[in-house]
Amino acid sequence: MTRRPLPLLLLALVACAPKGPSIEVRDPYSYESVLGNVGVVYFTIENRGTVADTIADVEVTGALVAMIHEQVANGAMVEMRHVGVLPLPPRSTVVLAPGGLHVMTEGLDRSPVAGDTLEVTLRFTRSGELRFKAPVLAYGVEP
Ligand SMILES: [Cu+2]
Repeated sequence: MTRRPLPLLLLALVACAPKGPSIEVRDPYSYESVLGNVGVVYFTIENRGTVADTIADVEVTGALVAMIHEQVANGAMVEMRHVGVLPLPPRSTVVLAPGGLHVMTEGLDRSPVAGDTLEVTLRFTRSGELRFKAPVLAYGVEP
C-alpha cells in the first residue's frame, strides 16, 4: 500500500486554513428616532480570522456624521463616549446593543421611521470595507 496521498492531503488542509481577518456582520437593526434626525445602529460583528482587525471608520448613507459610541454609567448618570477605533481581536465577537456600544448618526437627510433602511459602511484597518443594511424598527420593538 502506498502512502503517497498523505502529503497532498496535508497540503490541502494547510491551504484551507483561514489566514487573514474574516469579518462578518450579523443581525443589524436600527430604531426610529425619538430625537429628531439622530439615528442609532446596532449589530453583532465577528472576526473569524486569526489576525486582529479594527473598525477604523463608519459611514451611514445620508448622515453628516456617523461614529461609534459607548454608553457608560458615571455614578447615577449615563453618558456616551466616542470610540474612535473599535478593536476586533482574532476569533472574537463584539456586540453593539442598547446600553452599550452603538453607531450613532447625526444630520440624517430625514428622521428614520419604522420600515426604513439605513445603509452602513464599515471601514477596517486590514479588511477593506463592508456594507450592510440595517432595518429601522419602531421604538421599543425587540429586534
Ligand atoms: Cu451615542
